[in-house]
Amino acid sequence: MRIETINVYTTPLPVKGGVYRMASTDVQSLDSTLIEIVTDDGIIGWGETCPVGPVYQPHHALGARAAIAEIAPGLVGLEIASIRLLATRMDERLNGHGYAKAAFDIAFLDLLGQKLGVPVSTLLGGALTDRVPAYYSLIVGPPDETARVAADKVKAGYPRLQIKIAGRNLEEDVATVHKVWEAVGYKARIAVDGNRGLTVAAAIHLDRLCQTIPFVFEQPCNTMEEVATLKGRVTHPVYLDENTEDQNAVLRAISTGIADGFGFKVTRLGGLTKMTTVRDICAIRSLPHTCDDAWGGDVIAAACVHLASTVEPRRFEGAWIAQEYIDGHYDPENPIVIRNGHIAVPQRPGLGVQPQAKKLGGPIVTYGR
Ligand code: 0XW
Ligand code: MG
Repeated sequence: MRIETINVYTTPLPVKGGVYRMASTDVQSLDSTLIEIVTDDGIIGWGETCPVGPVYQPHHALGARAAIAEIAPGLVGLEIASIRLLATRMDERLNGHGYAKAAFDIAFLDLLGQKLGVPVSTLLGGALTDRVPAYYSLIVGPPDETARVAADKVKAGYPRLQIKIAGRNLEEDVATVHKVWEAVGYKARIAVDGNRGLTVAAAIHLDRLCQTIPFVFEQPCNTMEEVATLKGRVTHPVYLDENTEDQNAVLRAISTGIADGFGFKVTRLGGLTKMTTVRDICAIRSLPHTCDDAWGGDVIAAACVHLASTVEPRRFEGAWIAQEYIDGHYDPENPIVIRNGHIAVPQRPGLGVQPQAKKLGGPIVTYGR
């Protein structure tokens, strides 16, 4: 099975409801990049990468496409057999840019899974479950409204909520956390996500003012060094998200004891194959983590869910997919959907989703023939 053609597509993903609000940025529409790899035996594989705007992390849509332009011409003609060899070939053409390479890694696994007749979860080590828990992310908003949505989402079956805070006054953040806790109590596990937006001082204040509420404190401050200074000064467990920019950052956070858990993004870590390494390192230290991405449609969602199914359930913090904020699906026949706060793991070979290329318009660029 050799790569014959690589088609690159872009598609806008407008945010259902108008806006997704975080400490660092408000986004209204995301710009997703999909790659379709056509092989000489007619099997087609898909990959996707979709930064949540240019500010959330050091990734942006045009950057992904520029990186793909460097990498793709060198892949045409290569055999899809060894994922490691393909990763080496990508590294020979471009240093870094894991979030673009991730789209290829996802597509390679999709192809290999289809060729071997197994779901991607099998290639990632094997699923431990056929249904994974999702979590709901409550955007930065007024305390009462946020608490109302939180209660609704728990009723809808979500076992975990993430409350976005920061980028506004401390009083509103503290009130939001208290009101959500009053509304849902122990019915859902809670993460409070600062998205890098708090100073160390504000993080310590929020921690003290919410002392009795059992939440995990996700990425409160901008840098890993700032977060490190919270050790021993806050009582809530601290998770890292944006600071885990690559595998080495995860290793650093674990070896220095900075993080009690993680919010992992598949494309930020460089793809599903690289994610299996951090998944396994976390298992050695009993560290909980999520399997998410910053944004993206059904291809990214499928990738997250396959990986999520391979994580020990007792340490799994949930999968976040953007489906609640997106109208429609790339593959309406096999959509990735959240039901009762959980997502079924696709059982078909490969990713289990085949986007309808026609719906994406024509490719913006084609490599190969
Ligand atoms: C909730 N998410 C997974 C979606 C947005 O991209 C932000 C992110 C997070 O946890 O920071
Ligand atoms: Mg986060």
